[in-house]
Amino acid sequence: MTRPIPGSRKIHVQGSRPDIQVPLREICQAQTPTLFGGEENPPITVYDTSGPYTDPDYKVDLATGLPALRAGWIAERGDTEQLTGLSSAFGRQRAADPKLDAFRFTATRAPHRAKAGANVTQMHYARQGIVTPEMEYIAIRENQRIEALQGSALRTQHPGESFGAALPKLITPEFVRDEVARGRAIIPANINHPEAEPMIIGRNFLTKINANIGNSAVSSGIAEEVEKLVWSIRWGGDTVMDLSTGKHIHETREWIIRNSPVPIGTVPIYQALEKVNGVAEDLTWEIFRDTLIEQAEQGVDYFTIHAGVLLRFVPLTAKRVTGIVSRGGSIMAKWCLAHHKENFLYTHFEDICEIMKAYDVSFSLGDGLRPGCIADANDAAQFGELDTLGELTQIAWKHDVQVMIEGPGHVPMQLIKENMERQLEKCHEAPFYTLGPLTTDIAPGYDHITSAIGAAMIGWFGTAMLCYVTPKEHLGLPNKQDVRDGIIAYKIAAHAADLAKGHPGAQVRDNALSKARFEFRWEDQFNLGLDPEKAKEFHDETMPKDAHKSAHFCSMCGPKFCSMKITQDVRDYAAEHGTGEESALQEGMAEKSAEFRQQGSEVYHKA
Ligand code: IRN
Ligand code: FE2
Repeated sequence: MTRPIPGSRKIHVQGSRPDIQVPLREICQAQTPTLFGGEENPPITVYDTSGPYTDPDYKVDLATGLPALRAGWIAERGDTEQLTGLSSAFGRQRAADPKLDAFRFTATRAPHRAKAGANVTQMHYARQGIVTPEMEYIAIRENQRIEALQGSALRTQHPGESFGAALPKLITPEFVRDEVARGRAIIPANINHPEAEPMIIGRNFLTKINANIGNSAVSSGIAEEVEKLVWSIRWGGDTVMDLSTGKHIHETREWIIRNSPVPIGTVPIYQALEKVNGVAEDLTWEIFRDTLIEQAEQGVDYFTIHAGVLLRFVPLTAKRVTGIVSRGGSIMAKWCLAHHKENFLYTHFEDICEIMKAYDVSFSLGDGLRPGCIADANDAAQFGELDTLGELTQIAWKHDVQVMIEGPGHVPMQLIKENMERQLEKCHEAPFYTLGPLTTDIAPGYDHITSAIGAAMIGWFGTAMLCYVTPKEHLGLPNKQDVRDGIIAYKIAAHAADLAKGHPGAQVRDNALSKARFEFRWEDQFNLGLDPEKAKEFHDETMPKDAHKSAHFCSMCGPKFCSMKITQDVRDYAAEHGTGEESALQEGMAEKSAEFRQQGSEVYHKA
């Protein structure tokens, strides 16, 4: 569970005070071979979501949980108080059911909430002009120490196209504050999740990805759920949603939160539904409210709330090919129809805001009516709901509660841009958080790919966080390998979007990897990649020896036909013959062609 990532080490950059220690990952590089000039290559620093688990000196103790790095910052603001005994939701549950103690987390933290009348959201502080330690931490984290590469050729980058976003050259704590204040970014950071390493979701920051875990009613065991979390963040999950249902839901979540360095999201209506034995009609506002408080006290950082599924929108889904595909959306639609009443999440929205601001839980306003197939994309039900989410955003902002907006789903490429433009306009630039979208329905077994295509596009247009889809989507519960494949697919989409937007420094890693590739620094090529272990495994399949890790070719083209090798030959030829690279290319190619014809025309060589 705690292997370091190959070829790199965890570093901490200190902020303006000693308790701001921002984790980053430094990938070391070898020297350029003398043949190519022999220069030193600087270490490349990258964003690191993996928490202490990749630190070889860290002793994992799941029963104790992670250190509470934000506890001091929360306490010094002086606006929260501890809940004891029956004043907390869990305290009341334990009093009612002593059996619960058996599952009690050894180090369960006493829950806190805002003092009467206080508002403890990052948005509230931002709007008063306060730069919190969380904001400073985020600024350092987002910059990934690219300042250290000032003047280096690795910093050269194509200009991006970022569709109205105002990307700064370097992120400052004040910029973080201003984006949060105007609602264009959120910092999901419940005061009861002090273990979390602060991060930000907004279109002027690095594109983030979310991984879902715990999808099943057949509980796979609490330690296994924590292991899934640790696995997800190892590959780069920026947030994790715990979608557990079934038994021990509270305890599972407690273990996950206490051991999570990334924000945790949930869909509270799932647990509320468990409490009424799965009968949607039996749900009440009171049951839902108590569930919200219970989860807020545990430290859930954001809640998916399907408050835009209005009674009048439900009939609009009747003629769809796949109706309502959102779990939460279908629960609320059923409730609305059964009672012929307006969605209680909508009618009680201001009450929900009161809870959110007492713990700093962010809204992820659910897309309960998202299209579930290409044929249903961008229809009246979907956009009716989106417009409603825009109205709710303004209500939440009135309370200084942070909001992001969930989006589709299944959308063909030519209809993706309209989604982003409409979201920006109707939801007043609150961050967009989309599920893919899948750009075609015809590839069950490969939906991490169908959806990463859409995710890359919508990320480029301005979506702030991409919810991953695994290869098992529509087919079954993902296993470990599926989770890894899904996350890597989404890291690719997110990074491709950052490059296209021209996010400052985004291209540094591409430049470094390409240089390593050109110079046949194989280990560096693996280590600079998103999945060093897989890259090495693939290379080892045909060229396992250590000596192969400095060979000037790979088994794809063999020693004679490596284009990189040929380019280097062209350059050497040019230098030797005193010709320009262009004419050397012509001459060199003629020579190569003669050589090629002599050897027969086998293009693929088994090396
Ligand atoms: C993200 C964007 N749209 C939906 N999602 C995610 O889908 C949401 O955050 C949650 O993790 C998952 C399931 O949501 P439904 O099916 O209950 O809407
Ligand atoms: Fe789907």
